[in-house]
Amino acid sequence: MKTVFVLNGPNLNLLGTREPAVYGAHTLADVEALCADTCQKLGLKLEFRQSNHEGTLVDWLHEAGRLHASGELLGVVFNAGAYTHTSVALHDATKGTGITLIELHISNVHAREAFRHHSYLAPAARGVICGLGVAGYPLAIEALTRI
Ligand code: CA2
Repeated sequence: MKTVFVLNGPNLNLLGTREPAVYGAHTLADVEALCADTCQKLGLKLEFRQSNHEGTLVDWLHEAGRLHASGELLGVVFNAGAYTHTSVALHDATKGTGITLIELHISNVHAREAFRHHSYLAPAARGVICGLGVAGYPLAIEALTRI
């Protein structure tokens, strides 16, 4: 059974508590349940995590990279939050590990402020899903099984 990492970056622990017009009413626990259900149906093992710390996210990408090297990883779904728009370190970690990574955003970042239009992660990602709300998470997991 292959493993899927679903990683969430800064402030995503606040999901469902504020800004429902942008991010919807679902909590991160709801998103985890959605991912768990999808992985169970697809016969995948889920590692679902959230951190507000860039270095921790880098460490988790390295961990995913080790599983990739041993053939145990299907891929990574990564909502890097605001680090998407700032982090060369997350770009380098993704490139350096050779993992298959889907960049995910709940909101349509291209319909928002200009500073959200650039992603350091996207050039290292296999694909990008944004603007579909939390429904993007199960879609991204399913996409990993198809590519
Ligand atoms: O749309 C997304 O998923 C984002 O990755 C969310 C990030 C944002 O910086 C990106 O540009 C787009 C922010 C996550 C913060 O989430 C909150 C949720 C509820 C209340 C406050 C923040």
